[in-house]
Amino acid sequence: MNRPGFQPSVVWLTLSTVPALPRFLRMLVPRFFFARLVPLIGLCLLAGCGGSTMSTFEGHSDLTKEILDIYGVIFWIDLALFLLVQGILIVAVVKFRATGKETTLPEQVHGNLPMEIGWTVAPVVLLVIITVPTVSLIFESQAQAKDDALVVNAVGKQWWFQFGYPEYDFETANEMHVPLGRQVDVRLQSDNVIHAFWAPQIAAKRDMMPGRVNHITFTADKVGEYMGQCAEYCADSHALMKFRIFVDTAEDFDKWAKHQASAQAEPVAASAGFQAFQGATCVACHAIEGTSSQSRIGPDLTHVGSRGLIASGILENNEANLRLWLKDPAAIKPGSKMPNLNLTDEQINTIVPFLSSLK
Ligand code: HEC
Ligand SMILES: [Cu+2]
Repeated sequence: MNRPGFQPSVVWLTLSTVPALPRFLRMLVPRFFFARLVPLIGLCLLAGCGGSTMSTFEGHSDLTKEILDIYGVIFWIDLALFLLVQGILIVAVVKFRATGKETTLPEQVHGNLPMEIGWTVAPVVLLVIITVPTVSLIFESQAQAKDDALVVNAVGKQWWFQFGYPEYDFETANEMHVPLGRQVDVRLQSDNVIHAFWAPQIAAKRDMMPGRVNHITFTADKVGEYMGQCAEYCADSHALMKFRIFVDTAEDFDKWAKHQASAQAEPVAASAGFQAFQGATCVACHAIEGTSSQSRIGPDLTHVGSRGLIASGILENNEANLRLWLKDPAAIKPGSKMPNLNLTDEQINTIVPFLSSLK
């Protein structure tokens, strides 16, 4: 009866290990579980705590603080409920457990109207307590901004963020500055797929939809640098689509904005660097105010040298990284919409210092 591939000896061999199995598992489980798995899970959990400006447990604007307040209310309600339910369960288990001496079934109860009404009404009341402040904060976060609010047009691109400041008439990329204590009205848009603007400590999170302007309004209350990240999957380099919000004092902000709004001086347009930039077709996608380069497919490069990071917050802005970026953008950002232009070393050597000089 032996079919090919079917060997009784294999079955025997397998079965013979069964008695040893519990011992084997006892050996394996504690070692793997306590030596590897528990610390690993612990590390993963801890990785979500503190330190980073992506932590949602710290708010530095009116909006994010109010979200935390609601979170607090929900947390304490949930904790009280958890303790109540677990408490009743433990009491029931201890008090009504079988002793082994019973001869009949305990009294069987079917239905209890007051209890059924109770556990239907109580959750409804709790949900109302949670829903009312949540929904009102959602509306508040996109309410009509004050007249003196700073408007920022934030556009989600693949895979970077464009920030326009109509009040000062300029555009920049990936680094959004806002003044301390003044309301900001971020107008969220997209001209491609859906992205989400997420800076947990300052601006919370909202989608950037094609064909629609979403608002998020907040007033930041602590000077600092805060991380942000696209939070809606938008293809290849979604995970590399980061940005930063800088909260500046009113004077620092004004200084920054006026500088960003200034064009580059005339000698820039005549420089060898700009000639090489033009010759390498960079002008087809980038703008440098003060020169003939006026396209806005890629980030505005007028003051690219003043940014701390490039490629939407994933590379420090220095000559070595600019070199890497120009050599092959897609090697750094998969799917990058900036093509590999097969630049010669000579072109790169001329263009890189030129870009760094655009402070
Ligand atoms: C076909 C359009 C296109 C061309 C041509 C192009 N770029 Fe880009 N460039 C982009 C896009 C799109 C990005 C944004 C990429 C990203 O972050 O995902 C970009 C990003 C950059 C950045 C990073 C800016 C920042 O602040 O993050 C630099 C610097 C840059 N390009 C320089 C150049 C230079 C120099 C050339 C010419 C050699 C060039 N680009 C040609 C589209 C283009
Ligand atoms: Cu995304």
